Amino acid sequence: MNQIINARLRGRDGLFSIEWAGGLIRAIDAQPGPQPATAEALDAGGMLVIPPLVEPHIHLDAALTAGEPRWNLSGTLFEGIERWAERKARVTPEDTKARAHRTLRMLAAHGIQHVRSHVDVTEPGLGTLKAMLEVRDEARGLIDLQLVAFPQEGIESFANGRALMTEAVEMGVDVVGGIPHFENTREQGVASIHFLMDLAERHGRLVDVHCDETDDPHSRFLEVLAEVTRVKGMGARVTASHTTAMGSYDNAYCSRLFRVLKQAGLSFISCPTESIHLQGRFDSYPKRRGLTRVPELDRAGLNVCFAQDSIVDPWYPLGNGNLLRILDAGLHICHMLGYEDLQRCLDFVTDHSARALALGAGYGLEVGRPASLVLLSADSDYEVLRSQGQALLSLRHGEVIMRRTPGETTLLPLSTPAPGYGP
Ligand code: 17E
Ligand code: FE2
Repeated sequence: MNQIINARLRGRDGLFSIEWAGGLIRAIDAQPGPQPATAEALDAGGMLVIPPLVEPHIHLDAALTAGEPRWNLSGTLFEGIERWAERKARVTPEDTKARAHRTLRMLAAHGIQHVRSHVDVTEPGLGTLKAMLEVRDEARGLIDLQLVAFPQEGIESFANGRALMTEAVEMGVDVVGGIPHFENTREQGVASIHFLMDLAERHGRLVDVHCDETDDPHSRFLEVLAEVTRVKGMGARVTASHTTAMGSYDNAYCSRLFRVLKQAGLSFISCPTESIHLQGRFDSYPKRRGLTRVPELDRAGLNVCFAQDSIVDPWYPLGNGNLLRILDAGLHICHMLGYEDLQRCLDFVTDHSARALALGAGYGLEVGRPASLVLLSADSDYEVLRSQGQALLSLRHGEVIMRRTPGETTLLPLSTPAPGYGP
């Protein structure tokens, strides 16, 4: 098998065939019309073929631990951090690896082939990070994994926080993280940003900071991260995750903030299901949605994408690896069901995330790039979203790594013909 036929491609009319050899795409050709199925080719049947889905923000080290030893009953971020500290005290490398691999398989089953995972490095000895570095190698057949040195309990306000971050970078993480809104003081938050940006610059690493993950409108570390990014010229390498406080900033402040954000050119990741669950917890009514300003960032020309954040952990009790579910929720919560957004909604879980992860020429349906692609169950962005479409097949470097056979629904009685919409 070295070809897929009758594929629809985003942003292009008609049907296409895609051919590969040696794990790379060799040709993408417009077809004059539908081609008959053959034993040698995969038949896309007129459905959409896209580059693999990208999960840009998840915590694999905490996945599948909800309720161990106790559930997060308040539903706040801060209780989540406390519950995780209890579970972390009992974590072993074997336990971490088993849960991470199980979770990666859930992601791969939904057409995801690129993942960025935060790894808590506020752990003396860094045993969890060592385990996750092994997972990064072992999972290569299914997924490209970027690891972030994530200081869950702070850099400045955790014992030896700076040394742990530095050691994590020397051990080989891809990305430097941070959590300025959790540091004990504003000054520590600012200092943590300068520290982590210098560390990333010195070692040539990417940056992805949990930034202002709170409803507190006075949590304003994004302006600091953006300004340091601008001064260092690192915009293509820096991401701000969450930035939920932006949903509580007033418009006057945002008009100034957006000027700096555009100058910096950094990327943004919103985790809509997680944020609508964790934020708004100190409100009665009206109750805030607790998300960053996704459409406004997008309209300003900034790169924004959606992510899952958690699967069954102290912060979020649900999740199954299906990123299209997150896209659905995000578009609803962010008032992005307008016609134009519907036409291009897959950008937020594919190309935009690939840009945040700086995947470059390692990603995308183009001749010479990896023969990695996903077949979806509908023929357009809009239809994928409307029908709650699924990834039916995942091809990675020319090898099929996942196939799904969707369930079939028969509506009875069959005597009432209703042409048009499918299930
Ligand atoms: N840790 C954190 O600080 N924020 C989150 N959303 C998760 C872990 C999942
Ligand atoms: Fe997170």
